[in-house]
Amino acid sequence: MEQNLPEPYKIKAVETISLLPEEERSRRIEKAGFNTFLLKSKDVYIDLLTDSGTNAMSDHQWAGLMLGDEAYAGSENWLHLEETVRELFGFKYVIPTHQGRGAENLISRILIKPGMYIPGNMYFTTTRAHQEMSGGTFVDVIVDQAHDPQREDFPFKGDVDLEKYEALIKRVGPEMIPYISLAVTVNMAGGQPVSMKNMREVKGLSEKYGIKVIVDATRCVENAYFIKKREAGYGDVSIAEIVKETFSYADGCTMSGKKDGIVNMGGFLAINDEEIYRQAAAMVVVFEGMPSYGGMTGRDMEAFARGLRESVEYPYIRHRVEQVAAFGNRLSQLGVPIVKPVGGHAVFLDARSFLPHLTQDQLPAQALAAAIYEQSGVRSMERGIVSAGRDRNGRDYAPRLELVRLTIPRRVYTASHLAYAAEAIAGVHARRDEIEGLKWVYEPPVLRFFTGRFARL
Ligand code: P61
Repeated sequence: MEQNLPEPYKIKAVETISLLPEEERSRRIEKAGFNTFLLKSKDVYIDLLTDSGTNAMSDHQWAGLMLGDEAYAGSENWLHLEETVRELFGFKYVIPTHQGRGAENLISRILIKPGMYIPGNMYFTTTRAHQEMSGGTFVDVIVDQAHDPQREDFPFKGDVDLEKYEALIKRVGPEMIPYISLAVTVNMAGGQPVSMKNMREVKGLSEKYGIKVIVDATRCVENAYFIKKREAGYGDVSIAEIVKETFSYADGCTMSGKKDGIVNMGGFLAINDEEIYRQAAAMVVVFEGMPSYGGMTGRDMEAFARGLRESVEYPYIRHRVEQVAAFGNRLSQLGVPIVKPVGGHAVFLDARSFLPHLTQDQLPAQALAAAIYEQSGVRSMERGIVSAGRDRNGRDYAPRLELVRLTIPRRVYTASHLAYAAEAIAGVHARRDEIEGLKWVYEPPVLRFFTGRFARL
């Protein structure tokens, strides 16, 4: 970890934030049904809910907004975005979508037939929801270490366990597996990276059985940074080259531009196969818009193209990932249990160790996220049993990881904001015995964590 790395930017516009008194915060979180997604943003002091769409754009991106070509068809900005994605990722065809899940919808509908299996390196909520809605079953083939928050000695906890993957192929038959869904980095595991060696091996095994590799590119630049830092032979390779090599082992990718694209809205599907491209181009007009905007405005597309290019600049990505690492390190020094090693976009608290007096059905991570807001004004997100949802038979998935995510938006908060957050969370840790469990009072049928409501036990 690199200590005290100054921000590689200076601040040109600011947004005022303020901290409500604690009694007021208690009222607000109760009114929000103890769900941090249901708080008003103005009631939040430091917003670590997500790094999705909450990033600060550069002056160059803001300038690009004025060049928005809002033509219904054939926008200049689309051509710029398409060319940028082709150049950085190396795919032949690009389909724009309003955000990542728009692309997940398209690829799931095109490739998954009812009864098929989709292996992946840990589930992601929206990705799995689309796979299930197309009649597929997600199968987790990530390495075991990913499920252990304390396994610090493993630099690539996002890797696919090739034995698990091949065992699935042999069990269900390769014709029942349309593709492997490979996320770089792995959000639900704690933002953990995947090594290039593993990606190469996944491609080799998939090719042997005629299975496609579809990468979730959402945080691929953060993954590239970890490869540069941790994988032998990549120390002198540029981030852009690592990104390019990553996608050379894929048949296609989906991307939420709201993360590593450093924009507020946007996404795409990219693919090499012409037939899949044709089907996606036919389908995108039903769900998103013309194949030359897919739900984005011209100005969005311009900011996205510019953001992608900025994202592979070394000083930017180095500071981004090191800022997250420094925050995690501080929390750890203060005795707060976190997932180790620290991932690319967030620090994840281990709610089982934080609140050992609560069982998983008392929703410890949900309770902890609510308590952190109440006691500090910091907003975080539950990533445990509530997020995991229910299987087809109505049973809770009950994941081993019961986490609270403290997500760092790109270029938004300074070291002193994060120092405040770390100290405040250490304060919550000191009073952890007072935190009570929660129970459901309203449970939506899909992606229940977004709008579900809870009460104290
Ligand atoms: C996030 F609580 N992530 O991390 P869209 N793949 C990956 C993502 O991280 C991702 C998408 C696809 C969000 C927003 C969010 O359960 C949740 O552009 C690795 O959001 O459609 C999104 O991209 C989907 C928060 C999504 C959640 C789902 O905060």
